[in-house]
Amino acid sequence: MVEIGQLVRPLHAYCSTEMKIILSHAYFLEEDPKELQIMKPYPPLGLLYVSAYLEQSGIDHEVYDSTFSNKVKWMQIVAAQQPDVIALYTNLMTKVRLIEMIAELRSLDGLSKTKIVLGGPDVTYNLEDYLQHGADFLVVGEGEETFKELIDQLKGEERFEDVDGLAFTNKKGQKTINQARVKIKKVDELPLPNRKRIDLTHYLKAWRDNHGKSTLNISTQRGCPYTCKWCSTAVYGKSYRRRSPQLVVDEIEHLIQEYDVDALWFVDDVFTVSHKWLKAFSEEMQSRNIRIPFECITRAERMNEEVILQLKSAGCFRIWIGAESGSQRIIDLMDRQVNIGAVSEMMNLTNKHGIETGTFIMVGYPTETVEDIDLTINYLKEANPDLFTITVAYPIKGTGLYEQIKSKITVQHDWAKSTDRQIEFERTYSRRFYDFAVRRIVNEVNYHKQKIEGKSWSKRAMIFKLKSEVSHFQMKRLLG
Ligand code: B12
Ligand code: SF4
Repeated sequence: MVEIGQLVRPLHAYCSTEMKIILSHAYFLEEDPKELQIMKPYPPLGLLYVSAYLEQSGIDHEVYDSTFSNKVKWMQIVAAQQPDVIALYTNLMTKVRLIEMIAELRSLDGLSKTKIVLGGPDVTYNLEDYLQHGADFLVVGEGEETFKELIDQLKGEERFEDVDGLAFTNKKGQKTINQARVKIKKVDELPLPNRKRIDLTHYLKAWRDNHGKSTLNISTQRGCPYTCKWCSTAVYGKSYRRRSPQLVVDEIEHLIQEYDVDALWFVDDVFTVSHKWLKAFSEEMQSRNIRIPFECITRAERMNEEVILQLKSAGCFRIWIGAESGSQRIIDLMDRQVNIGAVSEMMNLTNKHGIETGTFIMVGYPTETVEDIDLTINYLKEANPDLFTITVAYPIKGTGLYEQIKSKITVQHDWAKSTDRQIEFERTYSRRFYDFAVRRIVNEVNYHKQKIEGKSWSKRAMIFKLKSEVSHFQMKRLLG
């Protein structure tokens, strides 16, 4: 029985002359109160892709999945292992924890020579800062080839300048970024994520215990051809590469056979972007008699009735259709390239075919006014998604939005101790105003849902309405 957070292979598995490499990350479920409520954890797919590529290349390594562990155990295991290389995934949320962990690692006896390598979406536009805070190497963009070549160089002549996609501090102490790595064209040739390297039972159990069905994540696509201004394209750029439907269905079959998985979540940016691919995928699923419940994300203008039926035949039970705002003016400013009418239409059509809908909303986008927020409320009432999430817009480094607000930043916190979510910039209204706006939207839309279900006078409906009005009052009060 593998203890939570343990390495799947015992410590003595390394031969003493080998280079000890550990792949890990800095996400600890127990430190994430929101996720502890939601309890829909997913394995770290990016790390597992890198691990599979290393394994295929004959490079011995371990993967230590921190999700169900804690920082103390993590430190103990790493300290005991004394790896030559520790390679960590980072995104903007785990950054602060990760920087603390790097500092602690550096203070441990026996780890002074350990090479610390970082990869993942947050490194691309924060190179200097990560190098400044203890990283030896940064893998920019897709990790498989760059990381493998870095290991080859560490084992060999140490000609790091020859590794495309790598950033590091050279022997003269200069921070260097090599030329960009060419994106992997033949994505079908990539080995499947190395899921056997981590203990998936914790994920499957967390899902079964909390939602009655186990769910795993799967990726079929790399890159997105769109250019929404707030979205980070730091890893895959503006590209579109897709695995063949046959190989995707092979992977699905494998997940069902190996893990008895009940449902899937496609992590792809725009699942229905290619209708040709989708048709072939749904036909492949049908021909093998596979139908598995899944959810995916897409865009309204890449949908129609046929697409919805194909998704349904493959098992889709929920589609997330992004709009971000109900105001066409704001949608256009975001360069979202979608018509708000089309979003409502597709949402209704999806519901009509018995598939759940979800959508994402952003408030506080530059120049957004109270009138735009009202349009968002109207849109949500009309589109009537089953689920929606709301975020107060924040500028991720490297995005168009960040460039746009850069000169309007009002409070810049210490980089190592804050995330891009905390960057404050001049907006139309105060930050507090947007907190009330979020409450207003949520409660007004929930009240509306009660209303259309004929429960306008229920206690629940009354509470929603009251909260909506109180938030509305607070918004007006803050406007003066
Ligand atoms: C699925 C997903 C989630 C899931 C994550 C579940 C999970 N454990 O997988 C959920 C919904 C929980 C989530 C949440 C968030 N997410 Co998210 N998410 C994604 C999404 C859509 C797919 C991730 C994925 O699996 N990709 C497929 C894998 C194969 O790609 P990859 O992880 O990038 O890995 C490659 C490289 O990065 C690199 N690599 C990865 N790890 C490592 C490690 C090493 C050592 C090396 C060398 C290389 C390397 O090699 C890999 C293979 O080439 C991406 C967008 C995208 N298309 O990637 C956004 C994305 C990663 N998320 C993002 C954000 C902002 C968030 C949130 C902060 C949102 C929020 N407001 O709360 C939270 C943070 C959660 C947290 N606590 O960490 C941003 C990250 C931006 C940034 N600079 O960090 C992205 C890029 C979305 C975007 N386009 O803006 N997310
Ligand atoms: S928000 Fe979606 S559609 Fe827009 S660029 Fe990002 S991944 Fe592509």
